[in-house]
Amino acid sequence: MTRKLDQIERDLVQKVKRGEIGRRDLFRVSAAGATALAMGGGSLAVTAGAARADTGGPNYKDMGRVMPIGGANATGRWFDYSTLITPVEQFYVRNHYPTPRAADYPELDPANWKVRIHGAGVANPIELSYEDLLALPSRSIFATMECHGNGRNLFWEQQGMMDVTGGPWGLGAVGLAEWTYVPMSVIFDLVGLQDTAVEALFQSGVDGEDMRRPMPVADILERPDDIGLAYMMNGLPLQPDHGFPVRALVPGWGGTASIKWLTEIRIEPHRFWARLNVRNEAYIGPEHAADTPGPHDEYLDGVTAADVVGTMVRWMNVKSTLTVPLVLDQSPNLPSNYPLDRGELPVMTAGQHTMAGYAWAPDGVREVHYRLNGSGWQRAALVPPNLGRYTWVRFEFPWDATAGVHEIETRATDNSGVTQPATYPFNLLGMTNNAIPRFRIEVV
Ligand SMILES: Nc1nc2c(c(=O)[nH]1)N[C@H]1C(S)=C(S)[C@@H](COP(=O)(O)O)O[C@H]1N2
Ligand SMILES: [Mo]
Repeated sequence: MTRKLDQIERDLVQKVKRGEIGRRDLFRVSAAGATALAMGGGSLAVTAGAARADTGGPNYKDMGRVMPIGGANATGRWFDYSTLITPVEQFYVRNHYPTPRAADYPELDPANWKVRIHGAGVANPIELSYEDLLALPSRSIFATMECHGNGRNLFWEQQGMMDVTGGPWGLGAVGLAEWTYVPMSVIFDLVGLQDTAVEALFQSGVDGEDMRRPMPVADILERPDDIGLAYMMNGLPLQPDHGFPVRALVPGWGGTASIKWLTEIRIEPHRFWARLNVRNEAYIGPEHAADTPGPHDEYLDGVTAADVVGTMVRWMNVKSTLTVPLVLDQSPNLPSNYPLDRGELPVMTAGQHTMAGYAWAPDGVREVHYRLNGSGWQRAALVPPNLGRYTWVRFEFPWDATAGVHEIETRATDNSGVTQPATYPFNLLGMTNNAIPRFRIEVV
């Protein structure tokens, strides 16, 4: 399909302008509302009073709605999630460096911002301004964004794999947003993608020089309308923490592929080996084969062929969570305002409860099961709407809780029939653990 620049949709500029006036309030969830909804009446003691306002960090969110997790990172409070669409205020932030803002980095001001798309893999190198980009044909898509490290705590807590390294993400490094973006199909038409093109390197270089990640052109061409350059999240311009003014969007793949504060895409007839596909964001471990570099590959960020000991992580997998905090005991660090102390259990009152949760998969979720204290699996009810591919669906089930300590497990099955496993194979960097999570709850 060919789209030409003369088919531009100028009204998008107006759409963004309108969005800047007060619409943000529509996406707010009141703290009281979220707490009450989280556990069918706020009966879970841990959700009360845990939030600490902390706006002085390296990011720009109200830290009461997310949890600082070390460095410039903040995890979503998954046990407080209640909406299908994750409000931006509750959305996790995964930053290797502090959030760069236009006030300090003039190249991020929409008046100055440019993305350069060039390299030996394209016939016509181009540079697009923010206004140019907004004038191009766009799509909106509902998709989860999820960090490869989401669920890393399960390696330590459930599998005792203490050699796994990385930040203590529980199950809140994921959220669902509506993204508005210019598809790569449009970009490829503009630059004239060459048959020789092998990889596209998406680069920022604003927050840190090594913030760039390659993506095979073949993987983009499998779904060139789904991958693109995003400038809106939930109907508003991106927030600084999420890549303002423009970020890459690669639904289904781990968040790393979705480079924030994007300034450049270099398309070349060779592969790239860089920090974000070798030293970070790679599967390294006995269950994972190593990638094989080619003779004409390009090495960046001080990486050498000898560093290529694993495989670049790409797709996410099928997962689920209850809106209940995990008991964290073995994890080397806890989020700084986690509602439970080390080893502490969440507490609920005895009686009838509606237990709620989320299940997601790149393919979309077909069904969710749960079980109590190791007994038989039972089917949970999916809460409409279920938007399918790239998204999550809410689920719930009734529980007549009796006094004592209980364990609840949740198990999602995706639309291709793949179900979460009981355990997940070791990998050094703690990537993509989708083992069935075990939630322990004390009922009084
Ligand atoms: N420039 C830049 N892009 C980046 C990152 C970063 O640190 N710098 N982190 C990546 C990672 S690891 C993830 S999981 C997602 C997180 O996106 P979010 O902060 O909007 O949730 O951004 C990705 N894009
Ligand atoms: Mo990530």
